[in-house]
Amino acid sequence: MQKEYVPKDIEIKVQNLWDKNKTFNVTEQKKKEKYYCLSMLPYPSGNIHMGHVRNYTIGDVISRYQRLLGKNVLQPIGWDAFGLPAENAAIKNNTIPSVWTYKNIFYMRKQLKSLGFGYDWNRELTTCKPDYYYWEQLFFIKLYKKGLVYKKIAKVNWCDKDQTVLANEQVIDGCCWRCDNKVQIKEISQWFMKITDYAEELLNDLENLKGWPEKVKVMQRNWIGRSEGIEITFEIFDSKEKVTIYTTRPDTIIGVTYINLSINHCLVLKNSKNNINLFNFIEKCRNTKLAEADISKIQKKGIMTDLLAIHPLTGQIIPVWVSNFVLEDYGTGAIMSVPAHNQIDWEFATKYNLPIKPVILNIDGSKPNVSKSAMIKKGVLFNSGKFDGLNHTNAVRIISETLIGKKIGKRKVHYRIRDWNISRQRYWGTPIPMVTLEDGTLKPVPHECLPVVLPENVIMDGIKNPLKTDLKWNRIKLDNQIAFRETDTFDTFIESSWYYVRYTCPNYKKGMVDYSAANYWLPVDQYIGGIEHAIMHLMYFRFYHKLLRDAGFLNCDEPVKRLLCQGMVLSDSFYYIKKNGEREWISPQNVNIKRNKLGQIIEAIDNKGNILVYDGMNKMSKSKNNGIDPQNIINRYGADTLRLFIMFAAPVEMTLQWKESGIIGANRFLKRFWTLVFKHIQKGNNYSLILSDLNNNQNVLLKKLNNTIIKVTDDIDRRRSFNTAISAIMQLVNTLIHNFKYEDSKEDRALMQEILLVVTRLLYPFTPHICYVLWKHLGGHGNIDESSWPIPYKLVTINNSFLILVQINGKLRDKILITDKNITQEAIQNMAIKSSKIIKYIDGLVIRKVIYIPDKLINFVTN
Ligand code: ANZ
Repeated sequence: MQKEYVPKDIEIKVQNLWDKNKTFNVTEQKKKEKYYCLSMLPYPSGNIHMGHVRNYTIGDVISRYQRLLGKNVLQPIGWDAFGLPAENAAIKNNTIPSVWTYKNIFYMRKQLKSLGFGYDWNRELTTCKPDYYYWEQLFFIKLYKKGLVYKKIAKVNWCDKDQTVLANEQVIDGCCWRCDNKVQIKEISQWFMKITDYAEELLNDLENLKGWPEKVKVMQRNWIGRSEGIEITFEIFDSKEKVTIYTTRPDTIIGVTYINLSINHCLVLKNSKNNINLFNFIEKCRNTKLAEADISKIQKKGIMTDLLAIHPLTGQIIPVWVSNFVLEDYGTGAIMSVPAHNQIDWEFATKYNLPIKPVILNIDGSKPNVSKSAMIKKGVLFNSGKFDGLNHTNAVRIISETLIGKKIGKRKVHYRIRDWNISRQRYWGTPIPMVTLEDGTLKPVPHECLPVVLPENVIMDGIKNPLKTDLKWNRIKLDNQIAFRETDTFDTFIESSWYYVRYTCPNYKKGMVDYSAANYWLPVDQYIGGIEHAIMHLMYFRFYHKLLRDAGFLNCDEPVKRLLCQGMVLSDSFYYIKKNGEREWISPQNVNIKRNKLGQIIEAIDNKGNILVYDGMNKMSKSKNNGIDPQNIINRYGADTLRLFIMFAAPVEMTLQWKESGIIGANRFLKRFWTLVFKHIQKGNNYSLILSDLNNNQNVLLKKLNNTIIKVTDDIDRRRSFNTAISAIMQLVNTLIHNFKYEDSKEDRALMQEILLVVTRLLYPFTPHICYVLWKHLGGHGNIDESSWPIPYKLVTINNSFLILVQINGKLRDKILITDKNITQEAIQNMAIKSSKIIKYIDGLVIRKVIYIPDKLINFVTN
């Protein structure tokens, strides 16, 4: 065995062995318990970043742990290879999106291998390959035939810079999630998937996801947004027309002072024909498509129509308004306005001087003051005639029953979630397998013409979409007519909605899913990814699972049992202001830093001598140039060090602060462990452990080992608390290093051998390369990959035992395990004095006094 720990010498060798032996390749074995551990698949952007390293290390730790438990573990990987960055890179570098993508995949695959992740590479998927998206197109047609896919003209969020439609979820504060460009509104024909048909199930099944973070479930619940209320019909005065509104607060009905309609409401459109002001108002508002999140933020504008409505309970005549904040596609697109109790209505009524009529008392029974804002709390009714005095629940019930009895009210459940717009006006994506005939009929591409292969050899000029300009590709002959291919491509979230199923049968040719393989492996036991996917990806993914189930492919209701969302990786960021006033961000790898005693940064200068501003710890990103390249760290310290640091530096769900000192610490620990094993082997490790031969001190150590096994197991398995697991292993190793020099007996050697074999396995999920090698050096049986997870030892002599605390001058220095109930003070004293931990404190000193508390404590007082 080599004396020094040199990761370079061992890591590649071990990785090659894993590759050669196909260690992590699996097949379905009916008799073996399965475990499916999945990390979100990467986008092949060019390089692995620290976020990937964190994500994939967590997955690998769990997978390796589960393997040692004896399970049949599937850990696959693939590439989410379609998407916009490939197009942008192709334009910038004068290349082709497919070439750029495949080159990146080639490089990133190597990087993943250099981190030692135990993937079944036989199952590697690349979503931009026709053999993957073929199934997607086939399934799309199936859904189209089932009526779960449709095309409609819709107002869409349009990003002019990216030249694409964005889903509502992709619009953040009115800007594009990707490029931050202001989003505009356009009306074009779009493909939608009916996720709303599954809204109720998607909501209800959240209850069963016991292994999901509450935070994610809350976000999903809010996104689905179930609302229980009532639709109420108001008659229009002097007309046969009616208007139906949706409200969740029928208890406030007597406080209604006007009706408010969305600009696209049919009554508004009719009325605007002879009302030029109304017409102009609508035209002005048309350019905004409201996402719900915007309602409270936008400037509320409105105009009164010529219509009047009749209050259904009081008979009072109230005006009908139109405004820019009533959503046309929520509820009925019309609301009853209660400015006294709804803040948005209050702002609107105040702006346009509309009456405000309070009808709900404050909680203390006093009348609400609505001169400064609405009183939005629920309470007892007043000002409401025969409903006065009713509390909220009764008022909702009785008023609803009254309206239903008059046949002008109907209970209703609405969902906020909208159908999923899956059309993208981009080239680098799966072609939507539909055509339009000359007569305008829409038709799926016939089965025998699938897949609709995306032409890969294209010119990207950044202006024209190659699918739209390639007349050879986008026109075909069908039914003796010219048919025009759909030139939109799928939202790439479709590819990532079912990849986990295809991993179970990646080479299956007879269909999209091999039923028996898929249902052997699914559901995924553990899924790991970033919290940024809490809504979009994880919602579509659950939706697709249900679609696949209903198509007869799957027999479980949810894709994932347990979900872990890892925190972001942060690092220091620095900049200086350039002459033109812009910030120039300098990579922390090129900054010389001075710190004060507390470790705070007091001076930062870059390689060119610029004095830098310290911007604190920020998420590693290109924009702040504060990413740390994993490859650089692997080259300098090895993959095991990087993996250990990343799992040790913070609890998995918290943010992780990148610190070079932490990397050095992790590396130092592995070196010390290596040296300990080296010295142990030098001293001789050919002894076998007989538990009944162990003395008290040895039993104490064995007990510590047991506690460590129990803690590490619980931390990895139940708590997913990897940092504390590592800490427990480190403590045990420190004890071993400390004890090493005092240990010489046959039993000591045998015990050390046993413990080191255990520690090697406890560490293996985190740092598999070094453990692979040390296991061999220690003479462990077979490969560590095929060994089993340690379980606590039965302590032979422990039953009648008790611990005596040993103090020197009142300070606790050791604990010794006593197994003989009748032991004398003298015997305990002798044992204590011989203890390796005590010797160093009393060496050369005179013991002046010994204080002994039977069964508990012995204290030596020295001069
Ligand atoms: C009268 C009222 C009085 C309301 C009151 C609230 C408080 P959720 O729970 O989110 O479903 N609303 C209904 N349709 C709307 C639309 N298309 N655009 C904008 N707002 C709409 O919210 C339901 C409430 O949102 C409804 O109840 C309605 O205002 C408003 F003290 O009606 B309420």
